[in-house]
Amino acid sequence: MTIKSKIQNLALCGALALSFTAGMAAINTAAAKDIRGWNIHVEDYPVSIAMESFLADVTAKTDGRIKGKIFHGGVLGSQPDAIEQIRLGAIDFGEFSLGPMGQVIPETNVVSLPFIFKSIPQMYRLMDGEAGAKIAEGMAKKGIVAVGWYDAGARSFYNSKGPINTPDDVKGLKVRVMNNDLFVGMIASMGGNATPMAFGEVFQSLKTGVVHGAENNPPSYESTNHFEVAQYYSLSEHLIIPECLCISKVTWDSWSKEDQAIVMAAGKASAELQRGRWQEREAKSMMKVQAGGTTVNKIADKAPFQAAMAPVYEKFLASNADLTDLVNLIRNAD
Ligand code: BDP
Repeated sequence: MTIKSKIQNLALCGALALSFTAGMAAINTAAAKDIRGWNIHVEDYPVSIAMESFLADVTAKTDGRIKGKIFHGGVLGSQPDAIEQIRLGAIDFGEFSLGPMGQVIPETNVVSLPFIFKSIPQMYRLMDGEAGAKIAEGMAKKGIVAVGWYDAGARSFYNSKGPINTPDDVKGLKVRVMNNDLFVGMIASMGGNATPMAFGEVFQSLKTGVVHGAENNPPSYESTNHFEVAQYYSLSEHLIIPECLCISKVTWDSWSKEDQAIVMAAGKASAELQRGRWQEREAKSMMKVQAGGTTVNKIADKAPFQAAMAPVYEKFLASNADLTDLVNLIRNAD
């Protein structure tokens, strides 16, 4: 073989090697479809940070078999729409409040009953135990796999009219609620008018007076700038609604058992991270809203609010008798 033909042979081998590598890369890319994650919150929110950490963890531990992108700030649609999308597999994963999920998954509604949890630590214990397992079963039946319970603190009322100290102060107020009939009943039981509305529309509605108030935890009240247009925040803490890092069952079923185990473990680890970040953010948000002009008031006696919720429980249990045990499991827990 002449020197020239040797060089030609080498070049050919090199070209073949290159095209082989390119071919493999193409195959790998085709196999590992990018997954899409839905999130309603801004990028520096505790939920968003924990979701990013979850995805990075999963990508590293599956050697890139699972990779993708998270769309923050609700750009993939409102929460009620995203719940439908994830059930269909059009969105692969997302972080949801169990509040709006109740419209579709009755088990999740149990945690939207006002004052059902006594404290955040109690909520963690119950969600990490039997109650959480029962709720996850209900979700799985509707096409959603729960891989981590996130913290969303306690929700309190805020409005532009004045401090709320008794249920009577809610009378006549137009209050935005998340999309769930339970919350409409909750406001009605105090004589207020509830308006279910997407999270992204609340700021403008408060600003223009379409609603007088809403209810949320301090980080959401702050990160959405609602505090600029509704400056009375009254610590009713009437709802402690956990949130969930969720995978579409369609996507979940496309993964191997090994990858499912990696995702489950990463979900749990991300929940630990999120809970820590939540505590920090809550404190910072409270400081920021007060510096921004919000008047925060404690409510000396919450008993009248709790008493006002009796019809909400009655109505719920009348139409969901099969969930009585789950309600009691939480309600009677220490
Ligand atoms: C926030 C929840 C978010 C809800 C929002 C709302 O984290 O999932 O969409 O409240 O009120 O606290 O809609």
